[in-house]
Amino acid sequence: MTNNNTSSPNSGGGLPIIQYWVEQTLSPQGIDLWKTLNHKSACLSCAWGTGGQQGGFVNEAGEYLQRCAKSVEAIAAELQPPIESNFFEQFSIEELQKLNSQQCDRLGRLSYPLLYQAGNSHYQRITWPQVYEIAEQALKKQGDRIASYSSGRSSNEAAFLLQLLFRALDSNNLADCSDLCHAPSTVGLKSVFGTGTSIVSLESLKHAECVVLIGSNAPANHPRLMNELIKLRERGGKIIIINPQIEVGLVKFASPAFPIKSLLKGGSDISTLYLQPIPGSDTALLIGVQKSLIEQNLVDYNYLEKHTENWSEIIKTAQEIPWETIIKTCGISQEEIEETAYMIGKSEAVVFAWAMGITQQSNGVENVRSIANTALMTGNAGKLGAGVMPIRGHSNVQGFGSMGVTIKLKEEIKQALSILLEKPIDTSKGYHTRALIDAAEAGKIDSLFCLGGNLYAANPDLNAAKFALSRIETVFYVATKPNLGHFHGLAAKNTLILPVFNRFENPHPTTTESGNNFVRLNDTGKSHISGDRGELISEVELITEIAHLCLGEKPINWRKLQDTKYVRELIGQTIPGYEKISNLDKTKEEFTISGRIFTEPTFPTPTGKANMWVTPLPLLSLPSQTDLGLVENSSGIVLILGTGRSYGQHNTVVYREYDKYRGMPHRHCILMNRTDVKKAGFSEHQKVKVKGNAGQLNDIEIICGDTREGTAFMFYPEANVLFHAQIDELSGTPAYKRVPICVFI
Ligand SMILES: Nc1nc2c(c(=O)[nH]1)N[C@H]1C(S)=C(S)[C@@H](COP(=O)(O)OP(=O)(O)OC[C@H]3O[C@@H](n4cnc5c(=O)[nH]c(N)nc54)[C@H](O)[C@@H]3O)O[C@H]1N2
Ligand SMILES: Nc1nc2c(c(=O)[nH]1)N[C@H]1C(S)=C(S)[C@@H](COP(=O)(O)OP(=O)(O)OC[C@H]3O[C@@H](n4cnc5c(=O)[nH]c(N)nc54)[C@H](O)[C@@H]3O)O[C@H]1N2
Ligand code: SF4
Ligand SMILES: [Mo]
Repeated sequence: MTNNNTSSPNSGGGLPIIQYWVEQTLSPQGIDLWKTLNHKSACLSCAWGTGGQQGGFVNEAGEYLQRCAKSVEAIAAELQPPIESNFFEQFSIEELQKLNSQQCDRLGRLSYPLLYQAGNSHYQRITWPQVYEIAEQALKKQGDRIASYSSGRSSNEAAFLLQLLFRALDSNNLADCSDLCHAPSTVGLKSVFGTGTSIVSLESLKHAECVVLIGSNAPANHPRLMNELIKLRERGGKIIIINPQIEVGLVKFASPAFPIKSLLKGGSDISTLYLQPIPGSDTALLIGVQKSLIEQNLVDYNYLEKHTENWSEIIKTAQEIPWETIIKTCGISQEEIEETAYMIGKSEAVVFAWAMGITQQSNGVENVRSIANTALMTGNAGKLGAGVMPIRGHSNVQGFGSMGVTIKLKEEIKQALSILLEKPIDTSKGYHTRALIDAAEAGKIDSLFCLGGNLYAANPDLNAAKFALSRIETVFYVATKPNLGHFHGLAAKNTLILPVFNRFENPHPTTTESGNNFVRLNDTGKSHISGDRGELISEVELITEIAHLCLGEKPINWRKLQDTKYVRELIGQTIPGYEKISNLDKTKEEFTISGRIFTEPTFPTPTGKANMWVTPLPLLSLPSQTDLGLVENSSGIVLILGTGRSYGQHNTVVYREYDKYRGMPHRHCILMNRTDVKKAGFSEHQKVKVKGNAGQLNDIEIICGDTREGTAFMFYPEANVLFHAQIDELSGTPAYKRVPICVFI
């Protein structure tokens, strides 16, 4: 492994991060920023989870210095001044559509409700009573013609109320950003273990001897997880990385929690072994690991016999698939696969962790199952220091799933909610995110309520997403700051932007759930946008007011639920594992959800055993230039593009243009392998065209980096204009990580 990019650093974390902290905390907003960092609420940014009742800098293990620069960045953006009250009178929708993601976010905080009526030139300010009038008309429709989309920044309380409102309106159309993200983990894990979330706690992770980290760029996206990896290496443990791209922070990471190592040694070592497979081939690689475990006699047959179903089929499949097929499919040598199997098989306790490289594939669920199979074959599920651990994205995305914001509602929750609503709940039909886009395009949706997020820019094929949204009569965007979707995702008739408080500003306490199944309590707060500076309300108030108007007071007194204590009581009564939330206001005791973490190998399946599934080998092929609509061009090259994020963006919201770790100076770059650049007759920094099956981008600068030959990397959301994605049939998640493109001049 070499780092052939001279402009990028030799470790992740480190100085750029510290520099950012200093810039932000010494800025004019610095004092407010410090105050907010110390506010007793969970970090806004990722689902690793930091902050809460023990103070802003503490994790659930009580360890200090647990906030990363991403957290500061998210807070700084929320502390921006309100957008001036005459701003939207001055700038037309045409002008607003010229803004890029960063410019949208930098406009400031949304401070009053806005309405854009089709055919007009401007968004106009409206009052809250006008909003409610439009909302009542728009949502009092046939249940299958209304829908919601949500993103995991809001609270459990808002999420619970959102799904309750839609179920009360006879709609199961609860699309959520997790459909574009970890849905394959939820579906895959449920099918194996009977539970859809991580079975490993932070405490348990601290006892691991080996971590296999697959398709995750944790140094950029879950920085505090890196502290655990550093500590693992320090106690002599091993880390196996599986990723087609060398992410520098996965090789060496300089964490502010380890200042001596960071400054004197330039960071701590992370990877013991780094495998760079062909994108989309992880199932093949993992079957290879399973085959080698069998051959090296490292399978725990006693465990399989006692604690799993169908294991002999998995063994048989791995034995039957020839090594040549495995090696050809994943592009990793037999020796490296054997070394991987040996490290896993010889470790006492192994945690398998993964993120988008695994889930955003046309076989995402199969990928998750093949990870589970590997863990089970080595007895690494249901014991301290071992297990399967999806690394979740948004700070409360997992809470949304727990609260029932899903089209696949758990039977127990369904029963409990039907008692609460005094009517049967129909979950036989419902649109997840991709199905919602298709239904909208087909004219089947009248009204869409978006609780946060950016449905337009998060989807593949931006033009198709825009068209789909334009077929919906009324779209509500509930948000804290403007984003691309507010200006491009316009409805056929009315588009509304509704400004709300964020997590640390709410006038009532709220809760959130981390990817490690830990529930944090967020104290009440104050917004800097109050009085005549703006008309923000809480998401809870907004949803309950709409519910009150549409549904009246029976069987649910919605306005009473504006005191979130009562919402927590309902959550405690209806959501399995959340019993402790009912007393949270009194006890202030944050808790791990019961029934989620497993240190004994008995699982919540009908038999108590884990179900193993045969995972078919992925059939990977590449189109030709002509398939992509180009004439065969000697200076063109077909590559597999992986789209993803830099540390300087949060999903569709860009905070900084450059990515120092990958040496990408701006957003309009393509990271390519040096050999491919040469093969195609290009040179580094040359401007090229990139074409996918849905669109083309011009003037894209080539940057040479450490990505596997035949692969390339670009930033989303910009790259979403290029392609319709393949969709994983079992979860509905788009294959954002395996996009065929042609690069040409
Ligand atoms: N700074 C920052 N933090 C974030 C976010 C953000 O946008 N910015 N977003 C949040 C959200 S919602 C999420 S879901 C997470 C996302 O966190 P991650 O999943 O870590 O992020 P990605 O950039 O999507 O991609 C992860 C890695 O997958 C690798 N990969 C691509 N294809 C393959 C493959 O076929 N196999 C394997 N094994 N690996 C592959 C890529 O090289 C990349 O390193 O981060 C959360 N945290
Ligand atoms: N090509 C490609 N596309 C992808 C991905 C990829 O890797 N590649 N990743 C996918 C993934 S993993 C995800 S999760 C999705 C993300 O999709 P989304 O979750 O839909 O998008 P975000 O950019 O996270 O949404 C940000 C917006 O949320 C709003 N917001 C922030 N805080 C709050 C709050 O407290 N309340 C409310 N109501 N609103 C708030 C702000 O207005 C902000 O602009 O994108 C997906 N799209
Ligand atoms: S790792 Fe995630 S939760 Fe922890 S401080 Fe950083 S962004 Fe926040
Ligand atoms: Mo995500």
